[in-house]
Amino acid sequence: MTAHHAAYDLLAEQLAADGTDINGVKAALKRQKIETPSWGYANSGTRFKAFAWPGAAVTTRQKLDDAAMVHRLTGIAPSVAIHIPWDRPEDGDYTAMCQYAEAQGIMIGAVNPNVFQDDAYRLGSFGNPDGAVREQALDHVLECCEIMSKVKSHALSLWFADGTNFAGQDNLRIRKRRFEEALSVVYQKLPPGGRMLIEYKFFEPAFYSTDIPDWGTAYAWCLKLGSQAQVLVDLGHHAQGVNIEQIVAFLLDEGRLGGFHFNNRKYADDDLIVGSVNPFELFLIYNELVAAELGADEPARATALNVAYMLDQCHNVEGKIAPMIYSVMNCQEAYAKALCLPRGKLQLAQQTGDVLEAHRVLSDAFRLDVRPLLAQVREEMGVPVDPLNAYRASGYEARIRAERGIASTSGGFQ
Ligand code: PSV
Ligand code: MN
Repeated sequence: MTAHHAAYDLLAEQLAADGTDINGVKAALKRQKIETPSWGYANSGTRFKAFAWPGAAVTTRQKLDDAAMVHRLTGIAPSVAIHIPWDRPEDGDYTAMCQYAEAQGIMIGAVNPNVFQDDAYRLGSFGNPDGAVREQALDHVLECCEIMSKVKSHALSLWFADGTNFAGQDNLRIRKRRFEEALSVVYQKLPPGGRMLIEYKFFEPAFYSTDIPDWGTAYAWCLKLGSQAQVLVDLGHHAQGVNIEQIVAFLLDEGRLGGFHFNNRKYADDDLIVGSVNPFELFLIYNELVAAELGADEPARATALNVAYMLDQCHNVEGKIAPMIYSVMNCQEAYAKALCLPRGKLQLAQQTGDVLEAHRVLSDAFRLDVRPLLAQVREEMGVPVDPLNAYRASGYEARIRAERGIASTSGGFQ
């Protein structure tokens, strides 16, 4: 019997005593899915310097190879989000890209249009005062709707760098209308079953106003567009101190939570490893999701079960593939803690107004060491018990370093 088995047996006993259905918890953990971003495998950096990581992926094929490695080791990262044009195949053959991914054992996930890097977008894309630029942006997003079908993707993930830097620079109300007009054209062109995920961000790169600054704006537009439009919550896109789990609860209850861009930040949109700065926040977010998943309320339950969990991170100094594995593990740990929370006890404390007990039950779940449970789940799934160590021991990093060398270019920001 290895160390984790004994620890797992003890934990299982403790959870059973609390009335937790351990088999249900394990089944949920085996169903968990985290999508990794193609751009997280490539070199990226800050505006000061991008440090090239030896072996970092340059081509989309390499990014898919790396993502497949993350999936092989974790068992819960079966899809990869792509960013167009960063991932545009030279020959335009998206079907071949999709087939390549499938041959590696993974799928293409969300398609992310890029309407922020072209020179034309200096004053915005859908919000640009120039109709010709708005048309250019629209054409690109519509092309992404077509790409969705070719790569078998069900999500169009929209983020706009649009905004203004100075008061008076543009008419805020008219910018709003320009956006509404373009979004509704895109919505009509979603492939059957496709979802439009609208991401918000309160600042950067524009510093005076951002055209989709908050979840309320994204939500209002989703309501106008239709049920296939949902809000995407990027953890780095809020002002300091904002209660993200409350936003999550609201959107779940309204059936409009579409997905996440997981990452973590200390100061701004830092794009650090999810759960690295504030694991408690991540746990509280998962707590809302699990409460909805296990509850009987609709549309919250169905919405929670359909959330697209995606990472959106830049790994600038810590390697590429190992931090992605660690990020997936952090999400797994937060989900496990939320699943192990004795919800009956929490509800009782809440209903009887026992503030401290309610908080203690919640905090205790956060403090629970679920690593033996995760080791057990991984063993049962046939993946390494410690994916990070397994990656280090695999020789993959040495091989890609030798094969790929150090790339001066990157698939993302340089
Ligand atoms: C913008 O900060 C963002 O979060 C959007 O999701 C982009 O698509 C992504 O980062 C990568 O630039
Ligand atoms: Mn994002």
